[in-house]
Amino acid sequence: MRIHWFPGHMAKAVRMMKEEIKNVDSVVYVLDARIPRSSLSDAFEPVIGSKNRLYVLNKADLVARSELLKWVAYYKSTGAECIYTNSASKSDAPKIIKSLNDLNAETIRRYKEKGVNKIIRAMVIGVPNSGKSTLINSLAPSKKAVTGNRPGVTRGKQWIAIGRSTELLDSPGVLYPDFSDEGKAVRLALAGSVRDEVVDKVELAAEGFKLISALDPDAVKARYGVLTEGASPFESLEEIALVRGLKQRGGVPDIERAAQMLINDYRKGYLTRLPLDEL
Ligand SMILES: Nc1nc2c(ncn2[C@@H]2O[C@H](COP(=O)(O)OP(=O)(O)OP(=O)(O)O)[C@@H](O)[C@H]2O)c(=O)[nH]1
Ligand SMILES: [Mg+2]
Repeated sequence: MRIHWFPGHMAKAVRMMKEEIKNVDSVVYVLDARIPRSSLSDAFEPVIGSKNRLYVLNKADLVARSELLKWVAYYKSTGAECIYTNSASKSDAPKIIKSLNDLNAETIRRYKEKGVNKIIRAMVIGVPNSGKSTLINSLAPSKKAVTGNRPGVTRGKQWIAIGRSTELLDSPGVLYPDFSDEGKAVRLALAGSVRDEVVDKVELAAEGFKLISALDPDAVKARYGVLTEGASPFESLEEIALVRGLKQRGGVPDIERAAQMLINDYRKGYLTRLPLDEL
């Protein structure tokens, strides 16, 4: 599955980030915990440079805890800070501030010696729809950043003050223009980081079915019942359509609706709690 999606606003966003990076102490790199590797984007590396980074595995409510712990250990082994969060709940908010302060402890201490309250500024980056704006709102006293259940919601830059010592810069989601890694494209599209309009729904559902069945066969069986073994993903989609009564006139299985259902089921967390990337 090939996807070509790099709208002008993303190129503009990268230019804005390159400009603003000079003014920040840290980068908060928001990853989607369901695709903890595929939600890394090469587009960000030239932006981040040598700034210290906090990886946040967001949407942690959709992933098994044992898996989250493995990925946290992995990212920490790269020398960065890493935590997992559910931005929909406010209870994880203090973890983020604490990690940012830990990352910048030395700077904070130096300023404090001079009697200055250092404001830690962090740029929040990540692929579209990973939850950057929601995460910022979970920290802000009132809802400040615009959010939405589709990629490409945030457009301009926006600084948001959190308490007296932290400021966060919201940024538009960015994807790397080259989707030569098709497996990565499928994972990003399943997680909702690519605009649905540029993706073939049936193809995505078929690829998703193949991927999830291989990773977590019991979860697929639990959701849709036992499907014919050895069937192609398209045949399985037809079977799912029939099992769920999704039929066109004449009893023909409605594969389009089955595809949309499977994609929605995955996004709601009904299909598997395992990440789609493996360590
Ligand atoms: N289940 C779950 N959903 C979340 C979480 N964080 C964000 N979301 C949902 O994910 C969707 C995208 O959230 P946004 O905060 O708009 O994402 P964004 O990264 O700012 O997206 P862009 O601005 O388009 O790049 C929204 O429907 C949120 O409610 C989370 O921790 N768990
Ligand atoms: Mg946003």
